[in-house]
This record gives sequence, structure tokens and C-alpha cells, in this order.
Amino acid sequence: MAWVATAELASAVSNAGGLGIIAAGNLTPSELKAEIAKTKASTENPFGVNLMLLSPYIEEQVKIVCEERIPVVTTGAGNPGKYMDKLKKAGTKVIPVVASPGLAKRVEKLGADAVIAEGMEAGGHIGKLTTMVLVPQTVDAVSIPVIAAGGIADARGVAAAFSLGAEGIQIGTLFACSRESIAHENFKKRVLSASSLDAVVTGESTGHPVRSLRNSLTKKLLELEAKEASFEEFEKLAIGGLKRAVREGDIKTGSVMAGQVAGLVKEIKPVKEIIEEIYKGAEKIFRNFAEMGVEK
Ligand code: TUI
Repeated sequence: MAWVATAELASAVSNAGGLGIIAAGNLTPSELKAEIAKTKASTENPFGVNLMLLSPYIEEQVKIVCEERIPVVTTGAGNPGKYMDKLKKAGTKVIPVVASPGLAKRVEKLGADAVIAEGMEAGGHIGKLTTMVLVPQTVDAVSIPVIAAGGIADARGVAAAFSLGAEGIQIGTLFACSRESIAHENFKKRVLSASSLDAVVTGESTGHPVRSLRNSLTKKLLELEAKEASFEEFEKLAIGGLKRAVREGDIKTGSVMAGQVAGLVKEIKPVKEIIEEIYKGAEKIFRNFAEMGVEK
């Protein structure tokens, strides 16, 4: 979650018993180093870094996570094969985000320690499959642990993910709206007021589909796509959109990236409360299943 998953959010998640993740996004090497230092100062627990493989600074970012001995790296928006050896040699566990069981198989062969199977319910850059079909097919395709993502914002989603064979879950949209998230208040309010149908997909025709909340930007982008406008014209509108929404609070012309679970997010809560509530709720669901004689 570029511009959202900062030291503040990552350390809050790690302090509350999750594995907080800093989004390297398009951060410059010095900005990433500063974010890692800030997180180290705010938690004694492990945390990870997400590398967005289309970043112009990706080579330097890989070098930094190796030097800083970051224990877990997740990757997004591509195949991390090229960086796998370097990361593994530094002792880093590599967990690529995959959008298909086929890519999960390929990264397992390359040495991935686990995969995050992210369904197209998720916000931001997405694949084509839903969590419901992607997770069990990925579980069947690989021997490494599968972490489910996309469409999870409460205990029911967690229980569903574990029922599909996942061994962990990743949460985005809900944490973006947590108290500790530094996302602009306008961004959080927009997510809170959204219904699930507001999370629309643009960029399908450019090969980089992105899910974000309906606004004047998505309207213009969809119009351009319908007109088969050039990639350059499309990019001109989209570029810098996430930062505009998240940091400047421009939720009209900015890109309010959020998943379909936006419709489930109703309140801004501290991270600790979110994690405790989800954990207790999932335990209760599985206790009920056990009492009914249903084995997981
Ligand atoms: O990466 C994300 N979410 C993102 S990245 C991002 S920045 C961006 N903006 C516009 C276009 C492209 C990037 C905003 N949100 N989530 C993880 C994720 N990875 N979701 C889907 C994928 C993915 C998709 C296809 C990973 C691999 C893949 O296949 C690549 C291949 O080589 O087969």
C-alpha cells in the first residue's frame, strides 16, 4: 500500500501481533532507509518490506532490504525471480504476491518461502481471479504456505480464507482506514462512506488493471478507455494519483485505491483493536464449527 503502509502503520501492526509491512512503492533509496529506521525505532517485533517490482528504484531497494537484514520481503506487480537469489542469500524470506496458481508454481520453483494469493476483490493493481477461486487452486498447486488476500476485512473473511486452505491472511483496505494509518482524513472518510459497488476497475485495456473508488478520475479514465485513447493520454491522468488521494486528500482527481471490502469498513479503529476483534471472532467461528462436528 504505497504512501499508506509507512513506519506508523507497519510498527502498529507488528506491535499488535501481526507482521507489519512497509510499502517501498516508488520511495527513493534514502526515503526507504528512513522508513525502515523509523520502524525499527518503533517496534522490537519483526516487520517486512513490500517491493513493488515496477518501481524505478527497485535495484537499490533490493540492496537496502538485504543490507538492513529485513526478515521478510513481499513483492507485488510482477515476477520477483530476478531478485530471488540476492534476497535469499541475505537470509530474507521471500513471499511474492501472485494472481494465478501458475505464477505461484513458478515462484515456488525459484525458492519462494510462501505466496500471497491476492484476489481481484483487492484494491490497487489486481489480477483476474477472485480470492474464492484463487486461494484453493493455489493451495493445490504449491507445497509452500499460502496467505490469502483480497476481500478480507473481518473475522468471517479470515475464517473463509482458512477454510479455503490458507495459512495466513493479509489485510489492506481495513488497515488503510485504521487510526494509525497516515492516509488523509478525506481518503479514510471516502472509504468509510463507500458501498462495495464503488470499487471499480480501470486500466484493463492498458494491461495494468487497478481497483479504486469511483470518482471523477475513474470516470475520465473509463471514458478514455472506451474511446481507445493512447496509453500516454491515460497515463497523464493516472500518474501520481495515489499520492494525491492518500497524502493531499484529493479524492476527486486522485486515485482512491481500495478493495471491494470498502463496503464493510464502517469505523476508524486502532490497529490493536482491529486485530484482537478479528482474532477473537475467527476463534469463535471455528469453535462453532467444532461444536457442529465440522472439521477444518
Ligand atoms: O501490487 C499490488 N498492488 C498495487 S501495485 C500498485 S502501483 C501500480 N499502479 C498501476 C499499475 C501497476 C502498478 C498499486 N497497487 N498488489 C500485489 C499484486 N501483484 N496484485 C497483483 C499482482 C500481480 C499481478 C500479475 C503479480 C504478478 C503478476 O504476474 C506477473 C507475471 O510476470 O506473471
